[in-house]
Amino acid sequence: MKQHLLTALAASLALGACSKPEPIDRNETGTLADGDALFPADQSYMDEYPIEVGAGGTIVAEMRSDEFDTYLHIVGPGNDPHEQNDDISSDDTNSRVELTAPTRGTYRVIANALYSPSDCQAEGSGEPTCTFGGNYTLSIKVTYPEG
Ligand SMILES: [Ca+2]
Repeated sequence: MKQHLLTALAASLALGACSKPEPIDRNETGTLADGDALFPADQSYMDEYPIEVGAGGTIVAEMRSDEFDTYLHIVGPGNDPHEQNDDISSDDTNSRVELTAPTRGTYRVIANALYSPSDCQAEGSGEPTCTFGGNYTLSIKVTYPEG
């Protein structure tokens, strides 16, 4: 009896490993502001959006803001792979990243700012010298090859 249960469990685990997650099409709005988590490398504000992605799934994320210079990351399980983008083009400071997932797992889309509060610290008591947060929109799409 115990053996049968283990066999059934193994079969359901194998099935789970083969089935791929559903495509994703999300549109988020958010704000980078005081109290947010800080990106470890430069202490800039960040918001994380975890998504479940199957092997071969293509993630396309785009972050836009009229209020600050955006920076966008897609990070895989165990921080590998890691794709990032500052500016879509030389005259567009919004961000776009595309990544095809090599393995199934939880990927994190990280909405981030180019500048940290300390980057923008004025000398003395003046206004900040750059903008390190504000409102943004984020689209996240995951698609799979046909078949
Ligand atoms: Ca940028």
